[in-house]
Amino acid sequence: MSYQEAKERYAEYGIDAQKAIDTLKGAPLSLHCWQGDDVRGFDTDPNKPLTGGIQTTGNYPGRARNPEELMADIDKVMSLVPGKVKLNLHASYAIFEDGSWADRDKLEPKHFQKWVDYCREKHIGCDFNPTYFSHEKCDPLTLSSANKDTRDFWIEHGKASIRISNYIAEQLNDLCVMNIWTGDGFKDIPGDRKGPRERYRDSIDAILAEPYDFNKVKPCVESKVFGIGVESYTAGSAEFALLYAASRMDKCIPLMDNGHYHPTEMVSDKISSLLTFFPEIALHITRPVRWDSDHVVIFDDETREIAREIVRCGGLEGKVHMALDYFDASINRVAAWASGFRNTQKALLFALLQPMDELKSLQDGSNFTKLLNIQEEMKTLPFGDVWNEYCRHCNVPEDGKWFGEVEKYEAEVLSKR
Ligand code: RNT
Ligand code: ZN
Repeated sequence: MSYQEAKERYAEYGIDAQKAIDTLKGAPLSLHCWQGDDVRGFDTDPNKPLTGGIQTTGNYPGRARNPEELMADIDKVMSLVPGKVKLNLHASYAIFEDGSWADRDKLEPKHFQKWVDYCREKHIGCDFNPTYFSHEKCDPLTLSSANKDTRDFWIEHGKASIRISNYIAEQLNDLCVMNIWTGDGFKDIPGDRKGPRERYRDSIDAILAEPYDFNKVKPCVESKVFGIGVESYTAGSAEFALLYAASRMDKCIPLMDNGHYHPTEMVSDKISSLLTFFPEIALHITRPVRWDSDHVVIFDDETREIAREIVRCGGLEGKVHMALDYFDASINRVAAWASGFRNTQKALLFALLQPMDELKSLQDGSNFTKLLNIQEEMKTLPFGDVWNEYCRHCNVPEDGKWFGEVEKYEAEVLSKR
């Protein structure tokens, strides 16, 4: 079926396919730099272990080993994905020129100048994350440590990150979402649960005391239920992060990562609850398989439901800051990146092609029979034709035509690393 015919089929349900395409192409989705090098970064020994309770598995060849390789890989990904890309950087990706290494508490905007230049050249925005893991100053706790020196070091890192985020936002004239996540927690039953949480609260307060323009820099607090080695307790639990953000609404927003809840809890159902109280929220979109495994995002039921809620709640008009967060080292990393981005875009386009007003009025009118059936019929409309039109519209390969590009890149570039 051609796009024209597909468009007519959607129009029968009162859906404007062209409008869906136009809306989606303006909504930023943050592309996580850490998929390219298995979350290793450039500021410490890349062969040291990844800490903080997260893990990449696999040793597929071709990992990016330096900023040039990472930028080249991101270029490749951007040539393969439709929509509005934003870059998502971690502090550990600082670029030190002429041996000017600085520890995390001493990072400065200049250490991210090359990234700013890169984003400016590509006409994209940039988000930022302080890095509270894979560093000798994790004792193993960071912002919630009982040791004041440890806490102070990491508070300084947070403040430095605010200054860097401010700089990025100003330089690129775009909003910078700055996400605070720590892997602070315990493997076994804690002897004190409240102490670390009070210290974590006070540390974030100290970080957010650093001046910034809340219209340009959006600090977030990301919660997590558990991690590897921190199975029994995390300081930044769901309640902690939510209540922190709720009690400091003029300074930060909550971030939900859909890998960070008990396996039957669905983030798709939480979005509307949060947006009933918060004007804005942030999301990390990932695919948890039985745990926070960070598999590549696919076009599955939960990703589609998350996308439907983003669309319904006005998320594409700035209320939901969307970022990807997964890392798979067992398959071609560029393909993993492009695939997860495309699949998230697909879910968003699919959501934009739903008769939302009608679904709502069917529910409000208690016509649950028709509500069920219309939602089922949406699944077999010619979505693929609209998707391919969207790809063509964004000048990127449609389905069936992008993967060959990755194979070529692997043969010509990745396999030679
Ligand atoms: C870890 C969190 C966190 C990280 C990134 C690298 O479980 O999801 O967001 O994945 O900051
Ligand atoms: Zn996350």
